[in-house]
Amino acid sequence: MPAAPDTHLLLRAFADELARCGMREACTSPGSRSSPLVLALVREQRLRCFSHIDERCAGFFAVGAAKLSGRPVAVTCTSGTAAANLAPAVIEAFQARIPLVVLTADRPSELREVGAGQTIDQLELYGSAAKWFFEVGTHDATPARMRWMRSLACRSFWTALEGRPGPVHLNFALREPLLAPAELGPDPQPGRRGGRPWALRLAPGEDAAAAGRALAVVARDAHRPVVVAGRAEPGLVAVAAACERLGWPLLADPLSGARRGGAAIAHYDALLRDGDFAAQRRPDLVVRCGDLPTSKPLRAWLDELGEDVAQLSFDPHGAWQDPGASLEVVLAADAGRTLSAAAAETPVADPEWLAAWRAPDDAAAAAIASVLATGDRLSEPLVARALTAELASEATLFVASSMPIRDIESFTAVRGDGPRVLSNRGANGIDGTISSAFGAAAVASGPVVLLIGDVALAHDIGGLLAARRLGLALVIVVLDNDGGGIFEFLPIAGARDIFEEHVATPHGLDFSHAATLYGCAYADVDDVSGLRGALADALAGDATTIIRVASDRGANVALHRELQAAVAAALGA
Ligand SMILES: Cc1ncc(C[n+]2csc(CCOP(=O)(O)OP(=O)(O)O)c2C)c(N)n1
Ligand SMILES: [Mg+2]
Repeated sequence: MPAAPDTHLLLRAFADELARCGMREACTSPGSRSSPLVLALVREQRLRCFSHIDERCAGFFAVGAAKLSGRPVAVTCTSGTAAANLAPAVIEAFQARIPLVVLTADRPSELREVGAGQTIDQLELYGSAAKWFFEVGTHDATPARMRWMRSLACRSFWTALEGRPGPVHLNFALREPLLAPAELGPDPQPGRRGGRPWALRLAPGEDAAAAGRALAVVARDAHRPVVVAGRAEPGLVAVAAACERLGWPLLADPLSGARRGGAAIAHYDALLRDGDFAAQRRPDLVVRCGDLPTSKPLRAWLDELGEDVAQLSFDPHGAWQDPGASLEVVLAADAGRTLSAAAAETPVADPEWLAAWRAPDDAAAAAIASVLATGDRLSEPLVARALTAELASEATLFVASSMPIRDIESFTAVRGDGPRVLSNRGANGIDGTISSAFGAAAVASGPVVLLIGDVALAHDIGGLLAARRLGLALVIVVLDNDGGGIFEFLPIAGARDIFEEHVATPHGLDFSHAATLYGCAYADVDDVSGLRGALADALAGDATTIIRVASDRGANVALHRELQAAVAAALGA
């Protein structure tokens, strides 16, 4: 449980960031639960704090101040009906498009719905009148949480201000004791140098030149820039071309559509698992486009670079994909257009820097190919690699969550004319995959191939009905390891008493019967030539086809380890 000083350290950082972003006014009202919020705001020298007895007055006062200045104003109150008294001002601010940052104090979860005093349901209290609601929770003041809190303050400020301005609502669970110690002590994570906000959001909108200038400010002194490209629809093909011109290594998830061209680095997942490689390739600028890729080593590497490495993200939709709270600049602009504009003016990076990625990536590709080439038998990584290598550029490869999407990320080679790769990665569910792939097939101009695991196939088996009822054709390649193979990689695999029945969930289904039931063609294949033949037949016909590749979960883990060892050996060589 966080001690009281932790809450105050976190709130001090929160107020510090509001001021760094440009906030100058705040309104308070009296109460006990909200006293940590009041303390933090009042002790922040750059904020003028206006005290009000009635929360309704505080809220409307804030509306007036923000209306005139155009700057977000904070307003805080204690828990219970106090928060409800802010509702009229929040509604007015929403309707009139006035930026407010509403900070309500609340009881922590153990004191909710148990008869504790002055406690009501404050979650989404203002309904659709709040542009954004966030339940803050209680936290220890670790450096990571301090960064997160700083980033959260910036996000609330920029969200209130951006696009259609309006009120944002943050609900703070605060535990007793609520009084701050006389001396709070040093900050576990001070703010950025020069008084800059932790995260600065710039919204040049459609103005690629303005976005390019913002990028140039960050990129000016960069000698070792990298670009990270993740899922984006439509794809980030233009980013690949710009990186090639700039000589900037491009760590591109196939879902970005940018794993192409001379700058694309395909095997970053395997490369960054190698501690020496990761340390030696420390960049001095990271440019992020699209969603964050799935790769855990890549995410960890980005999180651990520290604040000396500027990280900029193109985020036109306000998605704030930043679990490590490491972004320093968030650009509401199109990545492809901005980088293309910047590529025309920015000097090319030292070719040694791209070579320091290119050569190991090629070595990793060769090491993986040599492991997978032993024997003709199919494996899960080999199927992923074969599909992305062989499908034509007009094809769409829809990829299910779990190991299929990870294997596509890990083992797809760089290819200039690869298929479009799609996946439901908004919530990473294994549900509805067949239906979404049929949806893509309904509007695609070329063939659609779905790569899916057996559990995901069983989950959406009813989706197969679209083949018959809607007359649609899909080629389904199912990797059948009779259960959730992904869980074999996790510590839970050691809990043998529950693992098989409750986690791996083998089902023993024979999918040929599903093919019969739903009127699909069916093929069982176990080698590369069999897969090629079945794919060619399926693509030539107009029926939905299920192509099953049997796999073994244990052997799959062993193969992934062998592949990683081969890459590590290639790097050491
Ligand atoms: C709707 C939903 N339920 C549960 C999960 C948790 N989950 C993640 S992966 C997975 C197993 C998927 O198994 P399978 O499709 O056979 O792929 P494999 O792990 O074998 O590659 C489950 C149940 C999820 N992501 N989505
Ligand atoms: Mg499976």
